[in-house]
Amino acid sequence: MARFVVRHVHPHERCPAKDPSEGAKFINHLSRGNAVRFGIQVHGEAVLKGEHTWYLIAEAANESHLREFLAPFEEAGSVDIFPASTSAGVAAGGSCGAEVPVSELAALDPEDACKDAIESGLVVRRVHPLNCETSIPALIGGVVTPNERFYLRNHFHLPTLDPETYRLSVTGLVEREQSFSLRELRAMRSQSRMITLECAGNGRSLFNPPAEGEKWNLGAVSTAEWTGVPLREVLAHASVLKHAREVLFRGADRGKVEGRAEPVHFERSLRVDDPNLDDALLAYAMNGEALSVPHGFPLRLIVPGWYAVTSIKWLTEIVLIEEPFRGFFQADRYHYEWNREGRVVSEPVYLQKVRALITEPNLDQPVPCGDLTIRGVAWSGAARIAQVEVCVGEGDWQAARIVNEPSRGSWCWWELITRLDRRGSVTIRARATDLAGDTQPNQAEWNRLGYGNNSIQTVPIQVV
Ligand SMILES: Nc1nc2c(c(=O)[nH]1)N[C@H]1C(S)=C(S)[C@@H](COP(=O)(O)O)O[C@H]1N2
Ligand SMILES: [Mo]
Repeated sequence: MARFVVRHVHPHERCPAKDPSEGAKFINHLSRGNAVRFGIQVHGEAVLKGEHTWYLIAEAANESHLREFLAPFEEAGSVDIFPASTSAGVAAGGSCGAEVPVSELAALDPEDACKDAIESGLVVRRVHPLNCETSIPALIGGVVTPNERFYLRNHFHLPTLDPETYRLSVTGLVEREQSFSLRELRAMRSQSRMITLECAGNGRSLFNPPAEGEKWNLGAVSTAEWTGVPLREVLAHASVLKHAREVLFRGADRGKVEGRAEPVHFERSLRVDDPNLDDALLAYAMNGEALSVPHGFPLRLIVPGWYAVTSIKWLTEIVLIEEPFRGFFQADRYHYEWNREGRVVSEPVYLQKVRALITEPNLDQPVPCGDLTIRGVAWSGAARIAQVEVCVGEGDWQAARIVNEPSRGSWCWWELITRLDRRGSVTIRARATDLAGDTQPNQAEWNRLGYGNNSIQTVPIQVV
């Protein structure tokens, strides 16, 4: 089906609406049922008042199909048909004239994926590849983030893998190479865990001066209950050899990246002895539903504590290796690059830094004088949250109440009830501290690629 915009103009004296039965004939002709009979899908129509000009947005197999449907309008006046595209389609293609890029893999149509994201209320940061963040008010009240509002971070086309032919291979330095079907994985003992994913670039747009990369505000973080097979169990089937040092996880998606001649897969390794792998899952379900394509259908890795870059989606291969992996997403990206005393100091990103996020009050709404409840979430990759403190205006830091039992790897909710006695503008700040003793800085240290910005959030509100 192709999209078209139609313009119809008729002379003032021949306006069909003047005759009630003529007017009705046009309305019936445009009804959904009648349009479907012509193979036309009507998306919208409107008349310019006093101009005798009518516009239609519709989809049809081709222009001549649409012209057939528009016969009554051609009798009444002129009909111009223009090939058109949705704004999502234009944004996915990169310009008004461009076609949506195609993938060499079977992949989701970027235009459709973008339309779904917008309808679900995600904030789209980039259409292709699709990158969207969760709007902060959408988090309110939920222990988990609803699947359709869970932020999305992608580097390439979103591959659509066939569940019937899908295999997960485990190869390299193992005693017995393995290849699992989805059915076999689902038949293994499963576990469910609440785990918070946060993009290492979350909060990047708040760095000053601006840092390179996707311009995330604070919504590149979400929590779900993930269900799948413990990674260690799958590795035990293969029996890892003693000299294997790293586990490499490879996603099916691939594409061109800066500075490398050949297309690369989205792939990263972790140390075999990384304690976070003891709780890692090969997940096939998210909040009780099968994973969706954008979140990695049919299988993804979920590693609690780590920034989400390690939680490889569309996972098809696990390879045990001895030498440190030097792939693009391991060696060229996801490193802090700090300028310290004229020297560049580099260190790979690792665990999610301790952080609190204020979800209420909403900064776009004025709050009345009197009692005010401040709420939010807090998390840390290193350890459970020990405390959250809130500061209103120039006041002291006050301890907030932790609402649900904190657990490592998942955010907890907190709240503080306070009083606002003066009208005007005031800022609210919240800072979290974890059981490892780490707390948030006023200003996180600037780094070239803008990772790990856990500066204390400052929310300005208007008291009325
Ligand atoms: N295969 C694959 N896995 C991936 C990515 C990707 O682009 N391809 N992006 C990573 C990054 S940087 C993040 S933050 C998370 C985002 O997961 P989500 O889109 O389900 O929120 O997936 C990670 N896993
Ligand atoms: Mo990320």
